[in-house]
Amino acid sequence: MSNGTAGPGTAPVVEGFGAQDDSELEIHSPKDAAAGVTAVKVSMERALSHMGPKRTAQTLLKLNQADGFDCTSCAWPDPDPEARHTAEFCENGAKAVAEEATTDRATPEVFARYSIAELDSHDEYWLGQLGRITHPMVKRPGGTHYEPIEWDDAFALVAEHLNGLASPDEAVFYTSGRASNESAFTYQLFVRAFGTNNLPDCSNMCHESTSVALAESIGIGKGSVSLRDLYDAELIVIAGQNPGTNHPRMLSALEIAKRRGAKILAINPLREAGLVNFRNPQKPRGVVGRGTDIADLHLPVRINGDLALFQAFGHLLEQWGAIDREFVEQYTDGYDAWVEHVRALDWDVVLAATGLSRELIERAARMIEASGATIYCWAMGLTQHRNSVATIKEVTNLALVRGDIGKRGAGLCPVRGHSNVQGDRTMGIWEKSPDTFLDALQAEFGFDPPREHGLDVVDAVRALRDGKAKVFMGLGGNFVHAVSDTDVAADALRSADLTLHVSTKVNRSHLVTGDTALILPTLGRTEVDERATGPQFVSVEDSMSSVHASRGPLEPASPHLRSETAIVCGIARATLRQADGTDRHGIDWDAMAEDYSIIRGHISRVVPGCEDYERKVDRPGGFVLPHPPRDSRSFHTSTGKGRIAVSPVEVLHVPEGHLLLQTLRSHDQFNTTIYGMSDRYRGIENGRRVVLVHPDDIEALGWRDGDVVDLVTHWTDDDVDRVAPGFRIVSYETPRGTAAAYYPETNPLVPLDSVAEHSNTPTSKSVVVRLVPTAVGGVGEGVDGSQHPVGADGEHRSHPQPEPLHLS
Ligand SMILES: Nc1nc2c(c(=O)[nH]1)N[C@H]1C(S)=C(S)[C@@H](COP(=O)(O)OP(=O)(O)OC[C@H]3O[C@@H](n4cnc5c(=O)[nH]c(N)nc54)[C@H](O)[C@@H]3O)O[C@H]1N2
Ligand SMILES: Nc1nc2c(c(=O)[nH]1)N[C@H]1C(S)=C(S)[C@@H](COP(=O)(O)OP(=O)(O)OC[C@H]3O[C@@H](n4cnc5c(=O)[nH]c(N)nc54)[C@H](O)[C@@H]3O)O[C@H]1N2
Ligand SMILES: [Mo]
Repeated sequence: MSNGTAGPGTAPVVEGFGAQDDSELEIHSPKDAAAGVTAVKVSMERALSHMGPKRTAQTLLKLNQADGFDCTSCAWPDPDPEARHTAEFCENGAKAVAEEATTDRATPEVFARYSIAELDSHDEYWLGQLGRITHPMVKRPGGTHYEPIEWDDAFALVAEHLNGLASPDEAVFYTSGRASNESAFTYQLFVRAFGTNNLPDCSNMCHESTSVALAESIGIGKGSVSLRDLYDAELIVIAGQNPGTNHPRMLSALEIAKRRGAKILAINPLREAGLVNFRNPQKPRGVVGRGTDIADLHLPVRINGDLALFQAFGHLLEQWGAIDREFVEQYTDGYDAWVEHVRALDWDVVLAATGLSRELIERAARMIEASGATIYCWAMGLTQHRNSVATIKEVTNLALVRGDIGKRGAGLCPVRGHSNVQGDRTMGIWEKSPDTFLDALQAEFGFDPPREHGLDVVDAVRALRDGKAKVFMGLGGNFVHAVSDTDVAADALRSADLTLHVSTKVNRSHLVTGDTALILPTLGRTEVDERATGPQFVSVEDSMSSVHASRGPLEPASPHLRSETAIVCGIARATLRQADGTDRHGIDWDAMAEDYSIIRGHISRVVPGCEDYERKVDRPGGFVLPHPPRDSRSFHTSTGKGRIAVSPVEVLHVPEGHLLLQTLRSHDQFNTTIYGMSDRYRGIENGRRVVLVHPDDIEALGWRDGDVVDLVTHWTDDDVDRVAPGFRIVSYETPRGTAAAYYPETNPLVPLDSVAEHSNTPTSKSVVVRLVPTAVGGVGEGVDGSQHPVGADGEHRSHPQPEPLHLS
């Protein structure tokens, strides 16, 4: 193992969420700048310790280059080929690459040494340190360990399970956004050829609210800007996004925009370092100078206050006559109803919901008024609430009434998460693919795909829980730790007949097994993909709809690995094979597995905008998919216009004694993959079980900084108290009444049924919690029972909020 700090011996409290040794936790002041030389130092240290010098050079110099591979971290776009640096990556991209290109190996011996139960007693960080999985592994019914299995036997086992189901709808086929376009296309083809639309994906937990809102408002569920627009913008609004950690290369684009005169408005409960100042390690001023100030104004909005805030902006802009009447007239509908609605705005509600002063809101609105070209960026801070779809429609309203769509330097910029999550959707990974897509599939392959919508992530858990689904397959990802309500999700998966994961590294989802469980190890994007017809490349789409090729430079982690595409085709062939050996629909899976250009041929005929795919995708920088509002101000909505929506503002009611908790990412993780224990910008080191609370709330609730508490949420629908135990309180600048803690440790707190309206996305950013004396390891040091209003005996239910929560 490359990191000596992980290893057997960490005492587990809850499966997979081992309590940290609190004595090591260090709290420092949050930083005022992101990146700088420390980022370079950390990148190199992590890369060298996981990969050694040779692989570090082989990978990092090819990262995001036109002839190299696409970064496996976020979906931020690459600059034009001629504008790229030799080092076109960030600290967290380097960590992502090191995580995949590590020289550690989870061999069959490792799986023989540890039972599944033993593996399950360790945290996600420890599991990650086991390294790359080298062989296909199986857990047989009643088995305690994973053991090796031959590829063909594994495929036959999957086929046997799938063909034994009463209906294809009893199987669920999940995708995480790392899958390439080629593997995603073959996967959805297989799933539909098998007979179901059960294609949930990580988008369902991520930007689904964006996709739903934008599809209704502007007719396409994708953002409308390019990187050049960012450089040309006069104002960039960044709401609910932490680019310094999750999209660090965005800071380079923001720096360029700032130097060209753009203003930046940050809307975030937290004063995230990357929104304050950027020290570009590639520029002298970033190394020795004071860097570039990013936000001109920061609105520390209360969690879930954005709908009210954006409506207040609309109210003021309308009052000030700052509306693009011509654009509204020509390209939109719904304006009059919206005006009537925003004129009636209740400022008391706005101030309560946002926690901001009217003066500050007016200053921000003046920035929008003064800008001739505004870009709105957002991520999970806007998408993971009950009213997220309405909030994103309200953001879109502003862009519409100001004429900021289909104009240089302006537009909507949802910043996607996984590096190819947008591409996977384009390729048909969608439980609700439109008929036009299914018709094209039918024309190309000659079978009639199922038309009934399939299950999304939350509905898939429900179906497994209720015994309506019996097989779970994951193409990448870590389903059980990504989804809400960890305990419910784990029980649901355990009730399956077969769980199957195509993965690079061991994670929790491999340890929460059905009767039979398979791990099929895949090549990663850093690796050479050699098939019968020679080395293959794959293609991916970034957050700005630019599609391009990716070629891994490294020797595969094991000679037994197969590519995702080959694995999908292997399963498809085994499952759809008829008695006479031919495919049920006459699809040649072997040909596709051996030559990805055949898949790209299909893509060019099925996927809109992908004509001539093979040629366009492989030229330097690739090509950009069409986007009607961006390209020609055409809106393919139900009315053929950009739709200005009216949404009533509802204030989330948080009862006395409770806090509104958001669950977010540290600087040292990629979703459920924990790289390390350093959330450097927020000053939290060597531990993750922390809850950030405003100092006045800590005092008002009768606690002290450093106390250890359990987080409890009460959900009226099932009358259950959900508990995440053992969090250390850290005094932190977050709006009064709000709190923050890391994901995935807090996922057990989000009830499965607590979802965004219309998108069914778990409400991971608004969890109503109370803090109670910890039941973990007794009442810990620093917890002075006498200071607590009640509950000093550690009894959860004696806390003074017996009445159920009403989330209105
Ligand atoms: N290094 C790294 N990169 C990543 C990831 C990773 O885990 N690690 N994950 C990838 C994925 S899949 C995704 S989706 C993206 C996620 O990228 P982000 O959306 O930046 O991720 P989060 O950490 O969830 O941060 C949410 C931000 O929203 C703020 N916020 C929370 N609630 C509210 C609210 O009600 N209103 C407003 N205005 N702000 C709020 C939080 O303070 C925080 O700054 O990053 C991608 N890139
Ligand atoms: N509470 C809370 N929950 C959340 C969120 C939140 O903010 N708060 N965010 C949500 C969001 S935005 C997302 S996107 C989801 C993420 O959900 P997922 O995408 O399911 O989770 P990841 O942690 O990204 O998946 C990591 C696993 O992918 C596998 N992997 C890595 N690379 C490859 C590859 O190249 N191929 C294959 N086949 N497998 C690979 C590895 O085995 C690794 O363990 O979580 C969601 N859950
Ligand atoms: Mo995401």
